[in-house]
Amino acid sequence: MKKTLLVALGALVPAFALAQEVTLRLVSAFPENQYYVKRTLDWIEKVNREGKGLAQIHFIGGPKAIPTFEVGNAVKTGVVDMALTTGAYYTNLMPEADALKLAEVSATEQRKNGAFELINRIWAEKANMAYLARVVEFTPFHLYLNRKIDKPDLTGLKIRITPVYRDFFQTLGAAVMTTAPGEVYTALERGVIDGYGWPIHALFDLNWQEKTKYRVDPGFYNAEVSLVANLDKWKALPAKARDYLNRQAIEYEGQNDFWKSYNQNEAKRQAEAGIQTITFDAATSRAYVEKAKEVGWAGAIKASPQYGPQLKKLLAK
Ligand code: 173
Repeated sequence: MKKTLLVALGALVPAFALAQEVTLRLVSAFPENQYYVKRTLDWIEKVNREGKGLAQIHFIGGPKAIPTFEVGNAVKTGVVDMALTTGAYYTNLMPEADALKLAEVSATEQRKNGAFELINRIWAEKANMAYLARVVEFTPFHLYLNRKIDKPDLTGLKIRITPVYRDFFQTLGAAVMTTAPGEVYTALERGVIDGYGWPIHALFDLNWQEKTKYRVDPGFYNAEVSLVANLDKWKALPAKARDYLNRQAIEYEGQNDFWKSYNQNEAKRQAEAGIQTITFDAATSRAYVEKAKEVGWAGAIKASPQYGPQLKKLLAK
């Protein structure tokens, strides 16, 4: 009897000693071979090294673990605790998610002007999420094509999209098809699509340069990739662990200037890989970018008459 009690106590002691250390499970909506994931894994390593006894993050995997467009719901329902994803991948939960691509003020500025707070209010209400940090910005999206155009008219072209590009490309006359990043290479190879929307970077991560002839310049919008967490899990964390993870997430976000030089280099690599640029005259280019913005905000406000205008006030210039 006594011995059993001692054994039971012995088993409990280490559990007590470690009771403060929490582990969160994180999934990526982007394929594992994307640089976004490598960068995040480096960050996780640092979080885990410095957070011994306090907080740890366990990386579960990419879209093979949870499909790209289901990651948002997995966070909302607590199937996973955290995700690396973008708003366009969880518009099924809340149309507002896609508005972050329209930001013209930096993440740092968003923390100062109330946008970050507003985003968190909406994300909590609509998707049971805490919006922790934006880890990609200063990155335009582009239209990539395998057929040449001489003006912004996509009539007769089939273009791969996500919600990011839908309204804009449709306005330009395109027929559109939504796919996760993981399906683009095959779609290009089979000639199912004539082009796709994608940031200025990360073509090479997925080998799309092999199947891409042209990039249309200029780019438009501001690619957003963020860390989000299940709100119940986040709130239930010991305050020390939550503060620690918050600090680490802010530090990750603080490195976003990195993308500026990275993107320049990616454009250079594309040219070296033989991807030609399609450009328009100055007035047409200006109208193209303006159109993207106009159509983007019109869509955001239509989808969310309540929050669209508030987001515009704080995110647009
Ligand atoms: O094109 C996409 O899959 C997309 O919407 C996106 C958004 C942010 C970063 C990279 C891609």
